[in-house]
Amino acid sequence: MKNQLIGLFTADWHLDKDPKRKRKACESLDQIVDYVKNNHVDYIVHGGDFWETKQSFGENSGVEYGFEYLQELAKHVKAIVINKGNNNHDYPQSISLLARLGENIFAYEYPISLALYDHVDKILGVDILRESEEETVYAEEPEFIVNLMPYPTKGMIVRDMSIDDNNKEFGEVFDGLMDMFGITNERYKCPKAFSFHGNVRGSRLSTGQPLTGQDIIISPLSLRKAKADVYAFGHIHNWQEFAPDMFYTSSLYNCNFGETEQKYFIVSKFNQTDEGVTVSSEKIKFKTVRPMVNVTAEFINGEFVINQEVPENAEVKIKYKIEEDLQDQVTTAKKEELKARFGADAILEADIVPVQRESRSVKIMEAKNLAEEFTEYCTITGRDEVFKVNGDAKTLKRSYREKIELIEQGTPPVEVPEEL
Ligand SMILES: [Mn+2]
Repeated sequence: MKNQLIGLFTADWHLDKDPKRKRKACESLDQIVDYVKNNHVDYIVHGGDFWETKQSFGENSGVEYGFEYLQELAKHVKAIVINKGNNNHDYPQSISLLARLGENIFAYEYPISLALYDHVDKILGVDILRESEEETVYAEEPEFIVNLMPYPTKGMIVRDMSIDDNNKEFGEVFDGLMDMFGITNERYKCPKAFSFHGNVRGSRLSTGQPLTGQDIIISPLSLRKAKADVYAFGHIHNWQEFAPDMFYTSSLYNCNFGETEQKYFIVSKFNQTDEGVTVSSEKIKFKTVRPMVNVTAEFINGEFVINQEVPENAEVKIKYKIEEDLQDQVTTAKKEELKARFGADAILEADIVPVQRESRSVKIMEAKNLAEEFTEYCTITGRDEVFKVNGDAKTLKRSYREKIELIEQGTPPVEVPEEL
């Protein structure tokens, strides 16, 4: 007996209404659609962070195109199984509702071991972690088992855990859960995939990826207790493998400036023989992904100077230093030169260096007009009497700046010209 089953692993789609994110996400999703149209794929497993943030229904959200792509993909595979990411991305109930989009779309927000049966007209999913053997209608071998372990929170696993309970205790409970997956998986000979959303010990973060909140870090050894054939992780956007059968799939596109990695989806071929299951996995590059690079520039002698190697296809944010009084030199034409070199979507950010004032007064920097600035200057330099000639305040005729110059030159009051 020799059977081959093909699974496609993807994660961290971060779908949202933001037009730039949407364009990038759609380009990569188009590639997955093309792939499943032109290559045999049995199942798609999504590792969580389907959404970027809580979505509202309606046109101005990620919901519409998220649903469309899911339904399109579901046409070309036997089933799609979706895991849940962090609450701040995948809002509670936002994943489970995806299951309503199609009979062959399975989506859960709790740990589950889903046995999938190919029954010609319909793919059936049975929760074998909870159903006892007697109750299981389909005692026969499933075609594929997908274990889902959503982003773990202490509350999800341990009730009434006090603030004093340490991570070790949590780790023991998590281990126990992994053992349960393992005991269940061992009853079956079919290929098994394990999807975990979270931080795995020893992983490298994506360079620009901010991780919010306190992450619970799970050891690869703990996860291995589940005895699956492939472990595909979501949460960290940087592709990496712990072993050929254990990897982060990476995200669809680069989200933040500083995130420069190539992104992938993974295609795993499970070969089932009488001796057991062997797997070979291949990572497939998303073609349109561009590194998001922070570029530092200076504006010297009327030209932008960049002493940094920037990859050809990079999406760049250029932060340039410019002295306050030289801002006029950064003309539209100069900015266009940069866009011609780095792409029309290059973002330019001026880092304005204020002209050095003589004074150390904060108030002088905040002056609303030259009169205020002048008054403050006179106050802090103790020269406010300078313009009183013979004890009488004189009408000021010259510009304030000229007067400041006179003061700076240390012109004594008696030498201040009469017209002051
Ligand atoms: Mn993510």
